[in-house]
Amino acid sequence: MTSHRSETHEIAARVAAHVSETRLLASIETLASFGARGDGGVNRPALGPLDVEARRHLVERARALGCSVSVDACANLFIRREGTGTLAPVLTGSHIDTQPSGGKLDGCYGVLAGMEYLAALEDAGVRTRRPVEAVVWTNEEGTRFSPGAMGSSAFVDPARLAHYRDARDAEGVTLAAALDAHRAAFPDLAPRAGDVRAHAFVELHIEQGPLLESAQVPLGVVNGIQGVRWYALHCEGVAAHAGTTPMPLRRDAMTLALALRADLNDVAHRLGGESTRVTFGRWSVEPNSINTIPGAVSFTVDFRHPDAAVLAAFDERAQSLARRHGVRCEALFAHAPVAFDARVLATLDGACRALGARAMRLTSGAFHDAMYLAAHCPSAMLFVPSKGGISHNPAEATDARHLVLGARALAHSLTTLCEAA
Ligand code: HGY
Ligand code: MN
Ligand code: MN
Repeated sequence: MTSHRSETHEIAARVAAHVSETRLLASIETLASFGARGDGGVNRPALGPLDVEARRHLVERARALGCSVSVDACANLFIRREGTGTLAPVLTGSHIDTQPSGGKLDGCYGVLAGMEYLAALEDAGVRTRRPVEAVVWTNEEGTRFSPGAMGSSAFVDPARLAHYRDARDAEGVTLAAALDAHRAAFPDLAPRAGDVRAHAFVELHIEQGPLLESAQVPLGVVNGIQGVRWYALHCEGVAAHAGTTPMPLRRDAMTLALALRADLNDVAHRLGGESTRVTFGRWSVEPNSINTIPGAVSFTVDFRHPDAAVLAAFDERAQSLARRHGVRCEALFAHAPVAFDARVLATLDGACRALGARAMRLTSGAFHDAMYLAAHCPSAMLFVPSKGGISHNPAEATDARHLVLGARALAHSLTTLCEAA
């Protein structure tokens, strides 16, 4: 092993050892207080008032760590610790917006472990060669504004933002208005220089599924992310009286919606087999009255699969089924399957070995900001187990030992990447 490599190895181990369990776990609980639900979960919609206050808390923590904070046009926050040189930075991070009945860890864990890394560097008295930035990506969940992963996708390709600005939430608020409110809330944040291509990106996240726990392995080195497609189906009927309208004369939008759902579900499973993940998660019924025949029903489809050909085939069949049923099909979001960078994956493998921790390779069922960053710079992900495989649920939890081990593996990996020429 060359002297530079062995020196890097020693520095990486030292910084990883300075990850503080107490500080990390406390930071998770503090962030979860912004939008805390009564059932232990969190409801913190992207760029809403609770998200703004949570961001303010992170900006204050960042400055107390001696870091600078910059912001880009999609309100992504970049918490930066300078390096000894002016080489391209290494990025880490994730999101802090949550599902309506989300947990404390989805996204937040990756942001807070990134900030814990900055604190561990300070405590270890280490100034890395490359600058490192912990990033808060805007609107990853896509539940307030669709599509998901807006911030990271607009960072990778700024032209996308123009298409996002008119996205509206359930109250009719546009993303553009939410971005303006964010800018007014943080008038002193420096704009981030847009022309800096990162050296590498590593995202630490909870698995949100059952694989690591059932294999009894504490760390996942994530090979890639399966593909995703989101649709909204808009079914039209005729609202009429529930008591007076004979069944043969009805044009019940719910009957139409349920028939289409059944066909879509059937096609999804025939095309994708056991790897298919299809979810009809959001429904709206007009006028949504117990004694009025639904005049309009809209529902969403979230289809995931690791095979690009299956995703394309489902897209074609979904559109033709909608036409056959006379239903408008709105394509909301699509991302192809992603394979992460082999060199970064090898760095993550090395970090897990250096910490003496068992790790396994797996593909992510959930999408993450790393799926976009992979088009910007060499990227990869680390996972820790989710208890019971549960996520997008207030019961979302991970063993504290795994949370700390994951943060140490991240710290070791980032240091190795930061020391690379
Ligand atoms: O939907 C997803 O996969 C991510 O958790 N937002
Ligand atoms: Mn997430
Ligand atoms: Mn999520």
